[in-house]
Amino acid sequence: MSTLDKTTIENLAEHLENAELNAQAVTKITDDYPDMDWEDAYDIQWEIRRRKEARGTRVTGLKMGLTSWAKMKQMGVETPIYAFLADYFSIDEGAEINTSELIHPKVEAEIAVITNRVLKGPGCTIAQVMAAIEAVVPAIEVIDSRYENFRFDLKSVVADNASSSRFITGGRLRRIDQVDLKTLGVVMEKNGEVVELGSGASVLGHPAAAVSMLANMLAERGEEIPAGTFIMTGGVTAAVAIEAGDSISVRYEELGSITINVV
Ligand code: 0L1
Ligand code: MG
Repeated sequence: MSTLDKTTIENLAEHLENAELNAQAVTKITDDYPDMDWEDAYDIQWEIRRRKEARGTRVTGLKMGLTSWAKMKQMGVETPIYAFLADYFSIDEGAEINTSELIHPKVEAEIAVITNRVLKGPGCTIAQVMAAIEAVVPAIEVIDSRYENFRFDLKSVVADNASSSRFITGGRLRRIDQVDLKTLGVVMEKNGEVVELGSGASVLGHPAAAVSMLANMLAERGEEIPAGTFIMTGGVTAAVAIEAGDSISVRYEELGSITINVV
C-alpha cells in the first residue's frame, strides 16, 4: 500500500533522475519521507523509467541487485531488489568508463542471461527459467548510487533504480547446456591484482533463482519478463570502487573475459 501521493512520487522521480543525469549526489529520500514503503519506492523507480521512455530512451534489460551473500553482507541487507537498464547504460567492451559522468562508481562481476519466452509469476520456478534461457552472457555492472557517501537504506536504493548506471557485456555467449551456472567461476582483477572471486552459486544459490525471483516480484505489480529480455542476475562478488586510471578485468569460466579502462 502506497503512502505517497502521485505528485510526490513524480517529484521524487525527477529529483533522483536529475541526480543521475547531472552526476550530483543527494541525501537519501527516506530522510524526508521516513514512512515511505516498498510500493512507494518501486513507484518512484517506475516513474523514472516512464520519464526516460517518454524522452525516447529504450529499456534494454532488467537486473536483480543484492542477490549475492557477499553483496548483502557488504550492504548489511537481506532483500534482493530489481531495477531496469536503459540503452545508454550499455558501454561497448574496449570503450572507457568516464568517471566525470558518475559520482562514486563501483564495479560488480555479473552473470547475465537472455531469455526466449515470457516468464510470469507468481510461482515462476528455477526450472521454468532454465528452460527459457537462450544464452548466458558475461557482464560487468558499474553501479553509482546517487546518495551522498553511500548513506542510504534499501527503499531509497530501490527508488534510485538500484544504483544502476552502466554495464558492459563481452566475452563469449554460451547456451545454457554449455555451462553450469552454479559452479561457473568468476575472478575479478583490479590493476593486475585479484580483488574478488566467486561462483554462480554465490547468487542466491543459483543465478536462475534471481530470474525466477524477478518474475515473481514483477508479478506483484502485474508485470512479467518479456521474451528476449537481457537480465543481469546480480553481483557474484562484493562491489569494488574504481577511479580514473584503473583497469578492471574479469575472467569468467567458459565465457571468456571482459576488460574495462577507467578514465
Ligand atoms: O546491482 C546491485 O547490486 C544494486 C546495488 C544497490 C546498492 C549499492 O549501490 O551498492
Ligand atoms: Mg549489480
